[in-house]
Amino acid sequence: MSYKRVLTIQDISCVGQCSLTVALPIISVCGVETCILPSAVLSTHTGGFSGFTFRDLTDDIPKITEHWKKENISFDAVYTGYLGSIKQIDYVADIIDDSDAISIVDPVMGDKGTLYTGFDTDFVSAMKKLCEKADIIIPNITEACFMTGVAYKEEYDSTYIDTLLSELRKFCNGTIILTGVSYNDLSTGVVVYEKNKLSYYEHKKLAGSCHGTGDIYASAFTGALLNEQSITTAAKTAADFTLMCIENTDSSHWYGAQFEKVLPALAKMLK
Ligand code: PXL
Repeated sequence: MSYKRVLTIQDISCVGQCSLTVALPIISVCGVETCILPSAVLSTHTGGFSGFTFRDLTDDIPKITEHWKKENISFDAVYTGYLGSIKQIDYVADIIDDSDAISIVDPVMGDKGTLYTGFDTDFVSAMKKLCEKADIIIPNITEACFMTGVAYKEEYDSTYIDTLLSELRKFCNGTIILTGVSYNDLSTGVVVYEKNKLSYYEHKKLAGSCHGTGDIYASAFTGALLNEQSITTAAKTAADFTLMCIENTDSSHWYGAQFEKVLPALAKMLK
């Protein structure tokens, strides 16, 4: 495999095992150079901590990218996660437009039917426009519902998922990887819609859930894809790895998944 370079754009949550503190180690262990563009710096993530700090880095983005242009720095892939403002989404859209890199957008905005603290419907509309540009999008069901206007459901059948996918396809021309698709209590999985072909990778569902597993999934997917796995294989690798992370997280560790314990296993999965 040739040496690849990814740019990942998401926040630094200093404590919380999500976003860049997850993407950097996971993509790096896949043997891929991981360059970062921090969208914001928070003392912790916003899911369950109170009183967190938030420094928006939107205004730094054009200065950083101008410098990279002068240095002729380019990337094989641009992978975006949690973004801090609508203006920032516009800058990220410019980065994708100006680059030949494959673009992977995880429209991080919410989970379990609600938006994360700080996001509103204007932000959802802006994120939807970013998804229009992406080669690959990785929404969960909540994010897909907010972007399409389809009502969120906890329990559903494959007709509901088909509707969600066809609504997403109205504005997203690339590949869609819908995460957290579960038709019963024992299993969950990911639906991959690629070039008019639909596949579903189902695996066991664990009783507990962990914060930040969406970021783990998208990071592992990006690392596997840049290891020349096909989209469907990378989608499976990422699902298996995410499951392993949750399995290895102590129940008392409430704010994130203890992915560090299984990083070597991800490297092995790619060999
Ligand atoms: O894991 C998604 C995420 C990323 N970044 C921040 C968050 C969240 C989810 O709550 O708060 C800052």
